[in-house]
Amino acid sequence: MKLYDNPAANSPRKVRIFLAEKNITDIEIIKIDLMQGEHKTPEYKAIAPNSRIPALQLDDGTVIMESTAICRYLECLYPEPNLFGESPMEIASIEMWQCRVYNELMLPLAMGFRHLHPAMAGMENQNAEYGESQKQIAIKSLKYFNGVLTESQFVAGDRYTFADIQMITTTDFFLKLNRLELSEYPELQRHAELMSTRESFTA
Ligand SMILES: N[C@@H](CCC(=O)N[C@@H](CS)C(=O)NCC(=O)O)C(=O)O
Repeated sequence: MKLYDNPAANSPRKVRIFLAEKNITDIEIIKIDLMQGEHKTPEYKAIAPNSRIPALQLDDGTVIMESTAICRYLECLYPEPNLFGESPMEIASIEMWQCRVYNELMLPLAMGFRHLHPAMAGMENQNAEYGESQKQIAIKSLKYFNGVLTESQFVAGDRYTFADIQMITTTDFFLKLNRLELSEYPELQRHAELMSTRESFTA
């Protein structure tokens, strides 16, 4: 299998953390240079029509796009340690939390970054008003998820799961890029510190 990746990009980092947690080492990593527009070439679009990374290409040529879908596929091939849940309720809970973190926190932060940050001017048709409104939604979500993490050590219950990967890749990457301070959200900061103790953090 081949993983189309870039070490500086956030969505592929979810897959890299997932690979490290599962100790999967037999996937070839192919670097796509986003700044050089390699993801927009006809060659890459023929592999991944969404022009995004990550993409996982199987040995028969089939391609899986979307970081969560890639991780779900790998969970089936490498079931241990379990990161998407065992019982019906745990599977639902992890899905609910990873989805909520993605939709309610990661997406508004990503939109704030893409529409407000000068570094994204070349990649996005920027609209500062939209970016600012998304940033304000993200701030509300940061307060909300900070409250959620007062109740439990991890995002989805009492053990490390994919929902934690969704959260740490969001807080670690997007807060500074939106000129927001993690220290203003003490439970999110505690969660980030806990995540940083895992070997997979540097993946
Ligand atoms: N929902 C997708 C998002 C993928 C994504 O947006 N990847 C970024 C890098 S982190 C990308 O390829 N951006 C290229 C672009 O926006 O043109 C996933 O989770 O895989």
